[in-house]
Amino acid sequence: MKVLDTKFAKGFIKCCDDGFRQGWHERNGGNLSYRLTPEEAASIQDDLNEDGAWQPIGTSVPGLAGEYFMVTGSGKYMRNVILDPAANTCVVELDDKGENYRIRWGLVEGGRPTSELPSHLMNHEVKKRVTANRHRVIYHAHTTNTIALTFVLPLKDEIFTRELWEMATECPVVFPEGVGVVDWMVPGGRDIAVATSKLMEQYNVAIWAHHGMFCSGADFDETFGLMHTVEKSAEILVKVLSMTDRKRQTITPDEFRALAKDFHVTLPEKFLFEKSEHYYKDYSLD
Ligand code: 2HA
Ligand code: ZN
Repeated sequence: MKVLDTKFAKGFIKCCDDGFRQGWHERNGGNLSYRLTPEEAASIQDDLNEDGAWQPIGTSVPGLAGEYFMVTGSGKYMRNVILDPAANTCVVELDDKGENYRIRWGLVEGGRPTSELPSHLMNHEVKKRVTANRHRVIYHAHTTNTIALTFVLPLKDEIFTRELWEMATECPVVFPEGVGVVDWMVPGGRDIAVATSKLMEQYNVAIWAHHGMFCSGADFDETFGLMHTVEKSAEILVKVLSMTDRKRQTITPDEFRALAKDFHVTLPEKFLFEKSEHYYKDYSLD
């Protein structure tokens, strides 16, 4: 089977295009990866080549040894994925130690997998383990409103989660485990990959201060939908903060508890703190 005839490649291309249309992928911003099932990897063997040399990943992901991934290319534009997927994306295979990769398909005009390959693979390794093999998509985008909030809110998981939950009733149902926040770090390397994958043990969303967001999910719809929901909520919060520094009314901790009961989700109590009268001045949690 041809890579481009598969359901996963079609979903991958649609996700890149949907993200571009949202305005999240200026220039070469953002990247996407998908972990193939063994059946999907077997089905495309006739379309793969053996030309690519093994290259170091830059980190070690033994939990993903031998697996195949479809990923966007470094420096390639999300806008161009739908126009020429074979030039802008690739399928890579990992070696039996999870330390090297080689390109088996795509990037026909040259290039390398995304500069964020270490973050993508370390996130996949964590998510494969903690979701019992369910999650397969890791998506990074430069989501405008979420980035704007990282200049205004303290970079704390509790505060980002609570503020985003309050902005739309669906939020605690869509991301009941909350969101994690990574302080500003140099992108592309192992350190930011380690910090992000630590958060992925607990959350499906990691916000990178002054940069963007990483989301994890079982398929493209779930992962894109999660990114879209968080960013929509961030947009509402930006509008609210632009109008006032104090909300007249909002969803209260007890109302979140009632929602959790009816919608059968568990909301960690650490996000349902009582806000002191100083909260909106300095966002202190006491
Ligand atoms: O692909 O988004 O974080 C460019 C980036 C790096
Ligand atoms: Zn980025």
